[in-house]
Amino acid sequence: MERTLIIVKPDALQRNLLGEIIGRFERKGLKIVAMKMERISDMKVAEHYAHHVDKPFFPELKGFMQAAPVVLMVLEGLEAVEAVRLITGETKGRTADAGTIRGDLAMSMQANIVHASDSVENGIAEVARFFEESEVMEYDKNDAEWVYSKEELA
Ligand code: 3AN
Repeated sequence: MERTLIIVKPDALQRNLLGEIIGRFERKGLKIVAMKMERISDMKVAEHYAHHVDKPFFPELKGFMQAAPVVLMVLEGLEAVEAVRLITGETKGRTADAGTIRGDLAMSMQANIVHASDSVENGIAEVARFFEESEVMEYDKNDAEWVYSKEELA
């Protein structure tokens, strides 16, 4: 099964949306295999946003990501990266599709509630950046046979 990294950003924590967000992922059928709260270090912000580090908006983005703790989660599921991106919606909250987390809960490009890995490769790299292997739980979740078909689980 595929894994994807979620960062519930400082705006979501400040706006009391943590339960709402976790609930949406749970209701979709995704399996939470790791979760913790952290203040993101300078090094991890720069690594995570390496594709933006030279952009003029990076200092503000960095300040925003470090303004409060974040909640880090690893979600597991069949094609979990794509499934989560669809639930998350496009980057800019005010134009994201209704029904998505950003479309329903955000107005901003920066304060857009969650980060979700955008490819399988990045999912693997991002999980490894924020979690030790021992922090990622392996366990049987007994709703799997109702979330997936037998063929999908094989
Ligand atoms: P996503 O989080 O949907 O993968 P990214 O990685 O392109 O989107 O953007 C991450 C963050 O970088 C955004 N939430 C925003 O804070 C900032 N950002 C990206 N593009 C811009 C931009 N054109 N202007 C200002 N901020 C931006």
